[in-house]
Amino acid sequence: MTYRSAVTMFAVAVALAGLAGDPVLGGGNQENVLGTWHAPGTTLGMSGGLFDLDQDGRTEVLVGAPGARLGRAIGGVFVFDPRENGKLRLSQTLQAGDSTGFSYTSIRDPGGGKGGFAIGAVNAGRGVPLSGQVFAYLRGDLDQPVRLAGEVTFDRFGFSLASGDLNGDGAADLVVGAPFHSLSPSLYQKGAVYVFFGPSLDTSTRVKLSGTATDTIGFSIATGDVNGDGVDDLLLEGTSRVLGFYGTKGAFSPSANLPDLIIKSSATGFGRAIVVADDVDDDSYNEVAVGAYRAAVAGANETGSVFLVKGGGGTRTVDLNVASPSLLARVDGLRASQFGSALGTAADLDGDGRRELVVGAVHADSERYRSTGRVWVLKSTAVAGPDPFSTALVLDGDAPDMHFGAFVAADATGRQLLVGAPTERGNRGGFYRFDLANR
Ligand SMILES: [Ca+2]
Ligand SMILES: [Ca+2]
Ligand SMILES: [Ca+2]
Ligand SMILES: [Ca+2]
Repeated sequence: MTYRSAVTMFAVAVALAGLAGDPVLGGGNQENVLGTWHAPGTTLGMSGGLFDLDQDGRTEVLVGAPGARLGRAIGGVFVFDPRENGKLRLSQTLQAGDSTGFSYTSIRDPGGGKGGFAIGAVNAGRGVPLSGQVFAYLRGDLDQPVRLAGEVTFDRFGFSLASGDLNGDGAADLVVGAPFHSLSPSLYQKGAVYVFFGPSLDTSTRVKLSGTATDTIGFSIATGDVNGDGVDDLLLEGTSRVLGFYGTKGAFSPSANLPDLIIKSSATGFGRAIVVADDVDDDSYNEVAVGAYRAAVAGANETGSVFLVKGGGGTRTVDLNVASPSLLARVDGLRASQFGSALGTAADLDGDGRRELVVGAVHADSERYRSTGRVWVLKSTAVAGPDPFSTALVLDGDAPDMHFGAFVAADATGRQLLVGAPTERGNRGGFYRFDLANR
């Protein structure tokens, strides 16, 4: 659910900042705390999330910096502890090396079990160079993360991550994308997506979906219930379409050739960001929001659009290239803003009981800065209406060319929102934490 591209992944970074845009690190003595990793190219803010590591009721902030230089290693995930004064303090580094921190996902157990998070190290691979690895940190075993590995050199296992309960057993399952995996020479770099079932994430029971002649998969993954049976479903970016596989209680065994749901669109970049949104049209099915961050709008390339598609039961195909009754709304961004480069959800702010839709636009101009990046929190009561922006919260980057909104991640309550800006200040990178309830 985040914007990342293979082209920019090693070329980007920005400045550290905290609550409501106030810098929490950087400058003065605190530079010493940061050490050598906060140099140009660190790309802090490529990924991240909020997790209460020590269970004291206050979430730690975890931020990926895949370009950080830590001795001879490159990459890591940095953990910042909240302090009494509301500021953050760098407390530890997770898994230095191998471009760790390129991806991150929360793991939230619907059954109230362990929960945790997972981080991707796309360039890892002992013995299998660049195959990629993922480390899953689960409550109760945080000292001993589960290590999952890609199969083949250049797979980039861990490029994308998501979590949901796809077999309905109350334990969150972990989904890992490897977009450069080749099942066979004829399916060269068509990608793969792997599902590891919780709570063990045992590799012997994992399910593998492989890209097909029609669809390259593994760049983008989302989960959530879209067919109304109460079990999370799996949504993948394919080629000019999104593929949906309905979760099933007991055993989840999808086949890439037989998706339950297909959403087609020729909009450029369609599917690189996907999120399951709450039911806004009151038909009891959740909706699917799909970003097409490079879509041309009114002749302007790279403007970007978000398509809000009705959920529903049964096997179905939605074709957005023609007028479709399943399309609730198409929300277009500002000119050349790459609107829809990241998607997420946040707490209900307008009181209708439905979460709001969070949309990143990494190339948006603000009133002060060119191409700084913007994040919109679109209210559920307005997102499918005539002017979704009229009641939206707007969060702006505070420097030019920082890719503010490269990722967006809310905490479990949805009230805190973390936003990455990995190209801030010469690709040093940065992140911002917002308390949405106070805005
Ligand atoms: Ca499960
Ligand atoms: Ca479902
Ligand atoms: Ca609905
Ligand atoms: Ca709402």
